[in-house]
Amino acid sequence: MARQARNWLIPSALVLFLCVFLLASRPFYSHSNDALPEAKVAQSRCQAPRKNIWADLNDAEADGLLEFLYTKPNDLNLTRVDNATTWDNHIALVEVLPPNKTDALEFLQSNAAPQRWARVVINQGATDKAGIVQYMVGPLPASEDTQILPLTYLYNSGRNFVRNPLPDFESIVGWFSDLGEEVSDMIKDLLGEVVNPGHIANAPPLLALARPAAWENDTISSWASINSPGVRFDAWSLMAQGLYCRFTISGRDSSKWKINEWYYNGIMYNSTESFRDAWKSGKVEKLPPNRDGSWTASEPLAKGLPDRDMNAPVMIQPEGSRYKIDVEENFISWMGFEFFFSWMQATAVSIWDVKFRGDRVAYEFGLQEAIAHYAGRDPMQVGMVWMDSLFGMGFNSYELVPGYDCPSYATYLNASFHQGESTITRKNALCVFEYTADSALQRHTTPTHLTISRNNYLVVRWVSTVGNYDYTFDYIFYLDGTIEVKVRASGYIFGAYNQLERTRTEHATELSKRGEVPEYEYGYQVHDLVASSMHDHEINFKADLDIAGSENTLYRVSVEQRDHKYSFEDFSRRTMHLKHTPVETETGLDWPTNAGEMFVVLNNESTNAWGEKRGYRIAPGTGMGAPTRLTMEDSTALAKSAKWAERNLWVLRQKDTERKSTSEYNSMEPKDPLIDFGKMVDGEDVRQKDL
Ligand SMILES: [Cu+2]
Repeated sequence: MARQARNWLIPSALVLFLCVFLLASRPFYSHSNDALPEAKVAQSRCQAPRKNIWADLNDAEADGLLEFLYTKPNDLNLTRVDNATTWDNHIALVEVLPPNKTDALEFLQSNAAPQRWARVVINQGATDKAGIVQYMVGPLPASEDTQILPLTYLYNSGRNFVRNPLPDFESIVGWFSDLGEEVSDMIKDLLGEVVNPGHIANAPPLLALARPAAWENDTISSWASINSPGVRFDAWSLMAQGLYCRFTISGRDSSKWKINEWYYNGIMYNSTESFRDAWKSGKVEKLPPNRDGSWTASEPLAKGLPDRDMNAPVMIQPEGSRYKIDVEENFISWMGFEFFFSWMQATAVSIWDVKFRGDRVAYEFGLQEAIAHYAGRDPMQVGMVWMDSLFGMGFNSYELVPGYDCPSYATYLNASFHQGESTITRKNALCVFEYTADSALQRHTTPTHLTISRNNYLVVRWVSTVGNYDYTFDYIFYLDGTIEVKVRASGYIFGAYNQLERTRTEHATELSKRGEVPEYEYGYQVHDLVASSMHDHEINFKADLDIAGSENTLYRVSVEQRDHKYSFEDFSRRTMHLKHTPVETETGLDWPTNAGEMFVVLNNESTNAWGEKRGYRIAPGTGMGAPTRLTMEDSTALAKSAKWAERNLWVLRQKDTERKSTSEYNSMEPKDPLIDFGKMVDGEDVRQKDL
């Protein structure tokens, strides 16, 4: 029973549409592995060395859990999802609660399987203070011993809930459409030309894109930008029209909700009435409409380039895959690497128990959060921050396109998620493939011979489409043991309505007073009335390295200038040397300028054949230069919800109670988040014992 198909078609003249992430539910493409001859498939299969204790609940576990929650007496006061209103308590999602590392290590050492527990998220509406509440339920499968406990131990706020005065989606859309009715004559006059210009069936005439807002005292106050859906309903994030309204939603009684102000053409109107009066008396200067057209089409336009119609070179896999997969246990092995992977609705794919040539090098690699923090000068852009795990980086991972997203010969695997009482399966949402780089991993020419090695690497990939962005995530494994995490962003930018020349003139004085040239200071014009909108992308990954065991120390190895008189010289030489400094307490680090430092995780108790301590260096990836940290500290919009974004790298002592750097619900209470990362960095010693 597909639960995504929410009803958002409201047949009134003007529909203002809130929130955006509904757009993404379009299956693209179907592709199955049964094209590959059986022998080849069998060849790429293997048996995992043990159970995947991090794997999400399978259907039987999920059904058993739902049965338990609905039938065993408990004080959750649940209403079945289909009968629930916002004034009831209903199950939002159920998911595995991965075991604590201490229990997992026990299992990895002695095969003593840890208990299976689930995370159960409840939309709690049967109370004045509605909220999203999390419980841990286990051990599973459900039995007399199974308990339902508040899931607090993972959250340093001490809470297992966030307030959620937001009523159900439909009532908000209903309210906005009524509002639309109320101002439809004005909107028709001001924006008539861009109301569903493509006459797309079922597309909303206009969108009210509201940026996430914090709530104070059970009230949400946020700005919304009135955007056109465009002619194809894909470039909506480019279709701002320069009209914004600030609304206040307090509690679930819509009679108390209101539009506070309107902002149009640089003028703030303190009520719908004052906006209407100004409009009626012809005082509202109309802005030119931002029209959609072929300029936003994402179809390749480079038709007609010579030879473009010929097929491009493609990679082939002549003898089938050289990696092995256990598709039951989500276990992969390739060229000495072995690891398990698992899916989570908020944070997509994590990999566990990563071994290289028999030795564990990492316990966990996992996406934590993806932030896009904007800046601008209109009510929408100034405070726009998206924390995408709230929408579900895993849940919004859709079908990959063979031959485009991944090579056609890749292995494509499905993902499933338990939302409400349904299991939603995303076909071909993950691909695994080996690739050969277009350059050698090693080569050397001598007068007598030449040696050269191909640079083959293994990729585990998925794509999360959250609103206007498509993030392609890769875990990449190289023959020399290197592991890389890579993220690529595509999709559509979030544009700002801007008249460049006018902006330059209007802001010339202010900017020249600051000694700056009169330029638009938040982006660049990309079309008649659209400017790009500057923003920081901060994507947080957790890396729990376990180099030859869990006792490790991070060293800063700095490359430093030095003046030194060597015994065999009679002058001081300006030269350089390495300085090794263990990081002693929990701290944040930034990538060094001029690569003047190396961050190396070492195991002081384990040395290689030449006595060197064994370790892994942590280095910026091979993307567009060194990954950035947030430009500002103490962002107004983020408050305490993402302190991790203020440094490139953090070193913390591993604790079962500090499993993640954030919660997907952090953006709902940024001033008092479920997980305050800042509090996790509390000066604990991070060196391995006896150092
Ligand atoms: Cu971006």
